[in-house]
Amino acid sequence: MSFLGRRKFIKASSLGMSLLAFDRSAFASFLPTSQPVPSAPIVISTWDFGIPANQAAWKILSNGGRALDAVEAGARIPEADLNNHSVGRAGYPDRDGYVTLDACIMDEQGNCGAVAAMENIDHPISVARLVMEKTPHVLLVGAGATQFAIENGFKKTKLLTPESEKAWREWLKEAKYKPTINVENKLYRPDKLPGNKFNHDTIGMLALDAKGNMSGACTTSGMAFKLHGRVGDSPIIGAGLYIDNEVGGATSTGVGEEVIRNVGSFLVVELMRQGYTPEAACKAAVQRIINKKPDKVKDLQVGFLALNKKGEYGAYAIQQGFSFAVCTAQKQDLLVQSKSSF
Ligand code: SD4
Repeated sequence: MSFLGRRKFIKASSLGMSLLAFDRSAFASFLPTSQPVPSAPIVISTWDFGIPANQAAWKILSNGGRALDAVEAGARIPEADLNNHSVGRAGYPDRDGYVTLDACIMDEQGNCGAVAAMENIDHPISVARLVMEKTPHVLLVGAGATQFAIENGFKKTKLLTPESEKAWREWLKEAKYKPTINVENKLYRPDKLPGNKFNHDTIGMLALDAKGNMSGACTTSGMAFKLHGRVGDSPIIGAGLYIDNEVGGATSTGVGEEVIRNVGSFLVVELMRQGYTPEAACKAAVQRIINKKPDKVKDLQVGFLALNKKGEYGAYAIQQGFSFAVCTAQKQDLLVQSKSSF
Protein backbone atom coordinates (compact mmCIF):
# COMPACT_ATOMS: atom_id res chain seq x y z
CA MET A 1 0.00 0.00 0.00
CA SER A 2 1.46 3.37 -0.93
CA PHE A 3 2.03 6.10 1.65
CA LEU A 4 -0.70 8.22 0.09
CA GLY A 5 -3.09 5.32 0.20
CA ARG A 6 -2.17 4.35 3.73
CA ARG A 7 -3.03 7.86 4.86
CA LYS A 8 -6.61 7.17 3.98
CA PHE A 9 -6.77 4.23 6.35
CA ILE A 10 -6.68 4.38 10.09
CA LYS A 11 -5.12 1.48 11.88
CA ALA A 12 -7.86 0.52 14.29
CA SER A 13 -6.39 -2.46 16.05
CA SER A 14 -3.05 -4.13 16.31
CA LEU A 15 -1.51 -7.14 17.91
CA GLY A 16 -3.71 -7.08 21.00
CA MET A 17 -6.84 -6.91 18.85
CA SER A 18 -8.12 -3.99 20.86
CA LEU A 19 -10.04 -1.54 18.72
CA LEU A 20 -7.92 1.52 19.16
CA ALA A 21 -8.39 4.52 16.96
CA PHE A 22 -5.33 6.53 16.12
CA ASP A 23 -5.44 10.13 15.18
CA ARG A 24 -5.39 10.30 11.42
CA SER A 25 -2.53 12.75 10.98
CA ALA A 26 -0.45 11.23 13.78
CA PHE A 27 -0.86 7.85 12.18
CA ALA A 28 0.20 9.16 8.81
CA SER A 29 3.28 10.73 10.29
CA PHE A 30 4.78 7.56 11.69
CA LEU A 31 3.93 5.20 8.87
CA PRO A 32 6.78 3.97 6.75
CA THR A 33 6.68 5.17 3.18
CA SER A 34 6.20 1.70 1.82
CA GLN A 35 4.50 -1.33 3.20
CA PRO A 36 6.88 -4.03 4.33
CA VAL A 37 5.98 -7.12 2.36
CA PRO A 38 4.39 -9.59 4.73
CA SER A 39 5.62 -13.02 3.90
CA ALA A 40 2.99 -15.66 3.33
CA PRO A 41 0.85 -16.89 4.84
CA ILE A 42 -1.55 -13.98 5.01
CA VAL A 43 -5.32 -13.63 5.10
CA ILE A 44 -7.34 -10.45 4.61
CA SER A 45 -11.10 -9.91 4.89
CA THR A 46 -13.65 -7.18 4.45
CA TRP A 47 -15.17 -5.31 7.40
CA ASP A 48 -14.59 -5.73 11.10
CA PHE A 49 -16.25 -9.14 11.21
CA GLY A 50 -13.20 -10.11 9.19
CA ILE A 51 -11.19 -10.17 12.43
CA PRO A 52 -12.70 -13.37 13.88
CA ALA A 53 -13.00 -14.82 10.38
CA ASN A 54 -9.27 -14.25 9.83
CA GLN A 55 -8.49 -15.92 13.15
CA ALA A 56 -10.30 -19.09 12.04
CA ALA A 57 -8.48 -19.00 8.71
CA TRP A 58 -5.19 -18.39 10.46
CA LYS A 59 -5.44 -21.63 12.44
CA ILE A 60 -5.24 -23.45 9.12
CA LEU A 61 -2.71 -21.20 7.42
CA SER A 62 -0.31 -21.18 10.37
CA ASN A 63 -0.24 -24.98 10.34
CA GLY A 64 0.81 -25.08 6.72
CA GLY A 65 -2.76 -25.62 5.51
CA ARG A 66 -4.23 -24.78 2.14
CA ALA A 67 -5.62 -21.30 1.43
CA LEU A 68 -8.85 -22.86 0.16
CA ASP A 69 -9.49 -24.57 3.50
CA ALA A 70 -8.60 -21.37 5.31
CA VAL A 71 -11.05 -19.12 3.45
CA GLU A 72 -13.85 -21.64 3.79
CA ALA A 73 -13.26 -21.97 7.55
CA GLY A 74 -13.01 -18.21 7.90
CA ALA A 75 -16.16 -17.43 5.94
CA ARG A 76 -18.14 -19.87 8.08
CA ILE A 77 -17.58 -17.68 11.16
CA PRO A 78 -19.78 -14.71 10.16
CA GLU A 79 -22.16 -17.14 8.43
CA ALA A 80 -22.84 -18.73 11.82
CA ASP A 81 -22.88 -15.49 13.83
CA LEU A 82 -26.44 -14.78 14.87
CA ASN A 83 -25.58 -11.15 15.52
CA ASN A 84 -24.51 -10.69 11.93
CA HIS A 85 -27.50 -9.69 9.83
CA SER A 86 -25.76 -9.45 6.50
CA VAL A 87 -24.10 -12.84 6.15
CA GLY A 88 -25.41 -16.37 6.60
CA ARG A 89 -28.06 -17.66 8.92
CA ALA A 90 -29.21 -14.46 10.63
CA GLY A 91 -29.14 -12.42 7.42
CA TYR A 92 -32.00 -10.03 6.85
CA PRO A 93 -34.66 -11.43 4.56
CA ASP A 94 -35.81 -10.17 1.22
CA ARG A 95 -38.90 -8.01 0.68
CA ASP A 96 -41.15 -11.05 1.06
CA GLY A 97 -39.55 -12.37 4.24
CA TYR A 98 -37.31 -15.06 2.72
CA VAL A 99 -33.62 -15.23 3.69
CA THR A 100 -31.73 -16.01 0.49
CA LEU A 101 -27.96 -16.47 0.54
CA ASP A 102 -25.25 -15.92 -2.07
CA ALA A 103 -21.67 -17.23 -1.92
CA CYS A 104 -18.73 -18.23 -4.06
CA ILE A 105 -15.28 -19.69 -3.66
CA MET A 106 -12.26 -19.91 -5.97
CA ASP A 107 -9.00 -21.81 -5.64
CA GLU A 108 -5.45 -21.51 -6.88
CA GLN A 109 -6.12 -23.55 -9.99
CA GLY A 110 -8.95 -21.32 -11.17
CA ASN A 111 -11.61 -23.77 -10.04
CA CYS A 112 -14.71 -22.08 -8.67
CA GLY A 113 -18.15 -22.81 -7.30
CA ALA A 114 -21.10 -20.71 -6.25
CA VAL A 115 -24.65 -20.71 -4.97
CA ALA A 116 -27.15 -17.91 -5.35
CA ALA A 117 -30.54 -17.12 -3.83
CA MET A 118 -30.27 -20.29 -1.78
CA GLU A 119 -32.75 -20.76 1.07
CA ASN A 120 -32.77 -22.90 4.22
CA ILE A 121 -29.08 -23.83 4.29
CA ASP A 122 -26.86 -22.07 6.75
CA HIS A 123 -23.36 -22.41 5.28
CA PRO A 124 -23.54 -21.34 1.64
CA ILE A 125 -19.75 -21.10 1.37
CA SER A 126 -19.42 -24.84 2.01
CA VAL A 127 -22.14 -25.60 -0.52
CA ALA A 128 -20.30 -23.40 -3.03
CA ARG A 129 -17.17 -25.46 -2.40
CA LEU A 130 -19.08 -28.67 -3.03
CA VAL A 131 -20.47 -27.26 -6.28
CA MET A 132 -16.85 -26.62 -7.29
CA GLU A 133 -15.54 -30.01 -6.22
CA LYS A 134 -18.42 -32.38 -6.91
CA THR A 135 -20.18 -31.06 -9.99
CA PRO A 136 -19.15 -30.04 -13.50
CA HIS A 137 -20.91 -26.69 -12.87
CA VAL A 138 -19.99 -23.36 -11.35
CA LEU A 139 -23.27 -21.91 -10.10
CA LEU A 140 -26.42 -23.45 -8.63
CA VAL A 141 -29.37 -21.23 -7.76
CA GLY A 142 -32.53 -21.21 -5.67
CA ALA A 143 -34.34 -24.48 -5.03
CA GLY A 144 -31.76 -26.43 -7.02
CA ALA A 145 -28.97 -25.19 -4.77
CA THR A 146 -30.94 -26.13 -1.63
CA GLN A 147 -31.70 -29.56 -3.08
CA PHE A 148 -28.04 -30.12 -3.93
CA ALA A 149 -27.02 -29.12 -0.40
CA ILE A 150 -29.50 -31.49 1.21
CA GLU A 151 -28.43 -34.32 -1.09
CA ASN A 152 -24.90 -33.71 0.16
CA GLY A 153 -25.72 -33.91 3.83
CA PHE A 154 -26.63 -30.35 4.76
CA LYS A 155 -29.59 -29.96 7.11
CA LYS A 156 -32.57 -27.86 6.19
CA THR A 157 -32.49 -24.92 8.61
CA LYS A 158 -34.86 -22.06 9.26
CA LEU A 159 -32.72 -19.03 8.52
CA LEU A 160 -35.02 -16.22 9.61
CA THR A 161 -34.18 -15.36 13.23
CA PRO A 162 -36.58 -13.46 15.51
CA GLU A 163 -34.36 -10.34 15.32
CA SER A 164 -34.22 -10.44 11.53
CA GLU A 165 -37.97 -10.96 11.36
CA LYS A 166 -38.50 -8.02 13.67
CA ALA A 167 -36.31 -5.78 11.49
CA TRP A 168 -38.20 -6.92 8.40
CA ARG A 169 -41.60 -6.21 9.99
CA GLU A 170 -40.32 -2.78 10.96
CA TRP A 171 -39.18 -2.21 7.38
CA LEU A 172 -42.56 -3.36 6.07
CA LYS A 173 -44.23 -0.38 7.74
CA GLU A 174 -42.73 1.84 5.06
CA ALA A 175 -41.47 -0.85 2.70
CA LYS A 176 -39.23 1.58 0.86
CA TYR A 177 -36.54 -0.20 -1.04
CA LYS A 178 -33.50 1.99 -1.20
CA PRO A 179 -30.02 0.57 -0.83
CA THR A 180 -28.08 2.58 1.72
CA ILE A 181 -24.36 3.02 1.93
CA ASN A 182 -22.18 1.11 4.36
CA VAL A 183 -20.56 3.31 6.93
CA GLU A 184 -20.62 1.01 9.84
CA ASN A 185 -17.24 0.66 11.34
CA LYS A 186 -17.30 1.50 15.01
CA LEU A 187 -15.21 4.56 14.29
CA TYR A 188 -17.84 5.83 11.90
CA ARG A 189 -21.14 4.90 13.42
CA PRO A 190 -24.13 5.63 11.24
CA ASP A 191 -25.67 7.66 14.03
CA LYS A 192 -23.28 10.34 12.90
CA LEU A 193 -24.73 10.11 9.43
CA PRO A 194 -28.52 10.35 9.67
CA GLY A 195 -30.42 8.02 7.43
CA ASN A 196 -27.93 5.19 7.40
CA LYS A 197 -28.85 1.74 8.51
CA PHE A 198 -26.80 -1.43 8.70
CA ASN A 199 -28.48 -3.21 5.89
CA HIS A 200 -25.85 -4.84 3.77
CA ASP A 201 -22.33 -6.13 4.09
CA THR A 202 -20.46 -9.04 2.68
CA ILE A 203 -17.45 -10.93 3.86
CA GLY A 204 -14.88 -11.30 1.13
CA MET A 205 -11.70 -13.17 2.12
CA LEU A 206 -8.41 -13.64 0.32
CA ALA A 207 -5.66 -15.92 1.58
CA LEU A 208 -2.16 -16.78 0.45
CA ASP A 209 -0.80 -19.95 2.04
CA ALA A 210 2.73 -20.99 2.93
CA LYS A 211 3.12 -22.67 -0.46
CA GLY A 212 2.30 -19.37 -2.16
CA ASN A 213 -1.12 -20.49 -3.36
CA MET A 214 -4.09 -18.15 -3.22
CA SER A 215 -7.81 -18.77 -2.73
CA GLY A 216 -10.78 -16.57 -1.98
CA ALA A 217 -14.31 -16.72 -0.62
CA CYS A 218 -17.24 -14.36 -0.61
CA THR A 219 -20.54 -14.85 1.24
CA THR A 220 -23.56 -12.66 2.01
CA SER A 221 -27.29 -12.47 2.52
CA GLY A 222 -27.13 -9.60 0.04
CA MET A 223 -29.13 -6.45 0.30
CA ALA A 224 -31.67 -6.45 3.05
CA PHE A 225 -35.27 -6.45 1.85
CA LYS A 226 -34.21 -6.94 -1.76
CA LEU A 227 -36.68 -8.19 -4.37
CA HIS A 228 -37.26 -11.91 -4.08
CA GLY A 229 -34.89 -13.62 -6.52
CA ARG A 230 -32.38 -10.76 -6.61
CA VAL A 231 -28.78 -11.93 -6.84
CA GLY A 232 -25.90 -9.58 -6.14
CA ASP A 233 -22.27 -9.64 -7.10
CA SER A 234 -21.09 -11.91 -4.29
CA PRO A 235 -21.72 -15.29 -5.99
CA ILE A 236 -20.67 -14.04 -9.43
CA ILE A 237 -17.13 -15.04 -10.28
CA GLY A 238 -15.31 -11.99 -11.63
CA ALA A 239 -17.69 -9.60 -9.90
CA GLY A 240 -17.68 -10.44 -6.17
CA LEU A 241 -14.49 -12.49 -6.28
CA TYR A 242 -11.68 -13.37 -8.61
CA ILE A 243 -8.43 -15.25 -8.10
CA ASP A 244 -5.59 -15.69 -10.54
CA ASN A 245 -2.80 -17.55 -8.83
CA GLU A 246 -0.20 -15.90 -11.08
CA VAL A 247 -1.27 -12.39 -10.15
CA GLY A 248 -3.45 -12.19 -7.06
CA GLY A 249 -7.04 -11.94 -5.98
CA ALA A 250 -9.77 -9.42 -5.34
CA THR A 251 -13.17 -9.31 -3.70
CA SER A 252 -15.87 -6.72 -3.29
CA THR A 253 -18.55 -5.38 -1.01
CA GLY A 254 -21.26 -2.80 -1.46
CA VAL A 255 -23.96 -2.33 -4.05
CA GLY A 256 -23.57 -5.50 -6.07
CA GLU A 257 -25.28 -4.21 -9.18
CA GLU A 258 -22.48 -1.68 -9.71
CA VAL A 259 -19.84 -4.35 -9.15
CA ILE A 260 -21.49 -6.67 -11.68
CA ARG A 261 -21.81 -3.87 -14.24
CA ASN A 262 -18.08 -3.29 -14.03
CA VAL A 263 -16.96 -6.91 -13.46
CA GLY A 264 -15.21 -5.41 -10.49
CA SER A 265 -12.99 -8.10 -8.97
CA PHE A 266 -11.77 -9.30 -12.36
CA LEU A 267 -10.96 -5.70 -13.21
CA VAL A 268 -8.92 -5.29 -10.04
CA VAL A 269 -6.93 -8.46 -10.75
CA GLU A 270 -6.32 -7.43 -14.35
CA LEU A 271 -5.07 -4.03 -13.19
CA MET A 272 -2.67 -5.77 -10.80
CA ARG A 273 -1.49 -7.88 -13.74
CA GLN A 274 -0.64 -4.62 -15.49
CA GLY A 275 1.52 -3.60 -12.54
CA TYR A 276 -0.86 -1.67 -10.31
CA THR A 277 -0.40 -2.14 -6.58
CA PRO A 278 -3.40 -3.76 -4.86
CA GLU A 279 -4.58 -0.43 -3.51
CA ALA A 280 -4.07 1.42 -6.81
CA ALA A 281 -6.01 -1.32 -8.61
CA CYS A 282 -8.90 -1.07 -6.13
CA LYS A 283 -8.87 2.69 -6.43
CA ALA A 284 -8.94 2.59 -10.24
CA ALA A 285 -11.89 0.19 -10.16
CA VAL A 286 -13.74 2.44 -7.71
CA GLN A 287 -12.96 5.43 -9.90
CA ARG A 288 -14.42 3.69 -12.92
CA ILE A 289 -17.69 3.24 -11.05
CA ILE A 290 -17.66 6.83 -9.85
CA ASN A 291 -16.99 8.14 -13.36
CA LYS A 292 -20.07 6.33 -14.68
CA LYS A 293 -22.33 7.56 -11.86
CA PRO A 294 -21.03 10.98 -10.85
CA ASP A 295 -24.48 12.17 -9.71
CA LYS A 296 -25.27 9.11 -7.63
CA VAL A 297 -21.96 8.59 -5.95
CA LYS A 298 -22.90 10.20 -2.63
CA ASP A 299 -25.47 7.47 -2.00
CA LEU A 300 -23.42 4.60 -3.30
CA GLN A 301 -20.97 2.33 -1.56
CA VAL A 302 -18.69 -0.11 -3.33
CA GLY A 303 -15.41 -1.31 -1.87
CA PHE A 304 -12.71 -3.60 -3.22
CA LEU A 305 -10.05 -5.55 -1.37
CA ALA A 306 -7.03 -7.05 -3.11
CA LEU A 307 -4.00 -9.21 -2.37
CA ASN A 308 -1.17 -9.90 -4.76
CA LYS A 309 1.16 -12.86 -5.06
CA LYS A 310 3.85 -11.06 -3.10
CA GLY A 311 1.52 -10.77 -0.12
CA GLU A 312 0.96 -7.05 -0.63
CA TYR A 313 -2.58 -5.93 0.04
CA GLY A 314 -4.77 -2.90 -0.40
CA ALA A 315 -8.34 -1.73 -0.52
CA TYR A 316 -10.44 1.16 -1.64
CA ALA A 317 -14.08 2.18 -1.36
CA ILE A 318 -16.26 5.02 -2.49
CA GLN A 319 -17.30 5.96 1.05
CA GLN A 320 -15.32 6.42 4.22
CA GLY A 321 -15.77 3.81 6.93
CA PHE A 322 -14.90 0.84 4.78
CA SER A 323 -12.67 -1.43 6.80
CA PHE A 324 -10.67 -4.59 6.30
CA ALA A 325 -8.88 -7.00 8.60
CA VAL A 326 -5.36 -8.28 7.99
CA CYS A 327 -3.76 -11.28 9.66
CA THR A 328 -0.16 -12.42 9.25
CA ALA A 329 2.36 -14.08 11.56
CA GLN A 330 3.42 -10.58 12.62
CA LYS A 331 0.14 -8.77 13.11
CA GLN A 332 -3.61 -8.57 13.21
CA ASP A 333 -4.92 -5.20 12.09
CA LEU A 334 -8.15 -3.57 11.20
CA LEU A 335 -7.68 -0.72 8.75
CA VAL A 336 -10.45 1.80 8.30
CA GLN A 337 -10.81 4.13 5.35
CA SER A 338 -11.10 7.60 6.75
CA LYS A 339 -11.98 9.59 3.65
CA SER A 340 -14.52 9.29 0.90
CA SER A 341 -13.27 8.97 -2.65
CA PHE A 342 -15.20 11.82 -4.22
C1 SD4 B 1 -24.73 -7.54 -2.65
N1 SD4 B 1 -22.42 -6.92 -2.45
O1 SD4 B 1 -25.52 -8.44 -2.50
C2 SD4 B 1 -23.53 -7.50 -1.74
C3 SD4 B 1 -23.90 -6.80 -0.51
C4 SD4 B 1 -22.81 -6.13 0.20
O2 SD4 B 1 -22.05 -4.49 1.54
O3 SD4 B 1 -21.68 -6.38 0.09
N2 SD4 B 1 -23.03 -5.13 0.96
O4 SD4 B 1 -24.87 -6.64 -3.46
